Amino acid sequence: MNKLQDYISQSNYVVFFGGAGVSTESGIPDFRSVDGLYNQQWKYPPEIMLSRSFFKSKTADFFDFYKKKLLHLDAQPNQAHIGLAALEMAGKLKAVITQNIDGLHQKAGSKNVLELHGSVWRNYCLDCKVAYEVDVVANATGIPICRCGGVIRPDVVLFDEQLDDDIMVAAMDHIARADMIIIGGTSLGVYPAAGLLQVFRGDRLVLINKSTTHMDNAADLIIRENIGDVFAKLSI
Ligand code: CNA
Repeated sequence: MNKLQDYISQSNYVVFFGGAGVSTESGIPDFRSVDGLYNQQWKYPPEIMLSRSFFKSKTADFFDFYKKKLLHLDAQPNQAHIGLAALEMAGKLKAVITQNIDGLHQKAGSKNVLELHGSVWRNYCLDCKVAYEVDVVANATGIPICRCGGVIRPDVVLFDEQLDDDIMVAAMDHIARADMIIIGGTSLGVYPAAGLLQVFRGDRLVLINKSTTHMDNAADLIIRENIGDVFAKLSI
């Protein structure tokens, strides 16, 4: 913790790169932990059920899984989200780059959040493109249908879909400028998101993750604790 604290005080351009593990302490399961979605019994694995082809061919099953497992509208930010918002307010943190789709960073007060995989809070009709509140999806019985008759889909990036170019470029730009990066709550197993980290040129790379990742060798500091507990101990 002392080293993390020192690193932050030595840095002027901190960037956070995170994933589903940031929100497990808010009660949202991740994919790859023992109680994560990969270890629960569904007919198909999550990367199939959350793919574009599954969405198109088995739309009702997609929404069944999506609503039960990925919509956690009452979840509240934990100490990690709150600490990151405070670091931004203090002028240290320049961007949160997240693979999460839960909107909890914004709920905690973070302003510069780059959502690589979109957000459950934004939804639109596939036909007429009109925007819908998340409640319309959450409260629909079966497939949510627009007034025009089209299917309403969440503005999240499904497996086998492209990430938004502008968000990718902005994320890369922040990572390239950063003198410190904190990577937390991510297995770093999903690409192209994880590949963005290759442009980091700073000399303080911190990993806060409960399990090992392929970037452990590159880290200057590894903390294997709940990320919320780590931020709770930090003085900002
Ligand atoms: P993942 O592959 O499930 O990995 C999560 C990682 O976080 C694992 O290495 C865990 O060991 C670690 N972890 C879990 N809890 C904690 C904790 N409290 N403190 C520290 N480490 C922890 O998830 P990734 O984000 O790497 O995979 C990317 C996918 C998951 C993205 O496409 C997301 O959209 C998707 N996802 C998002 C959410 C969400 O928005 N909250 C939930 C589930 C999945």
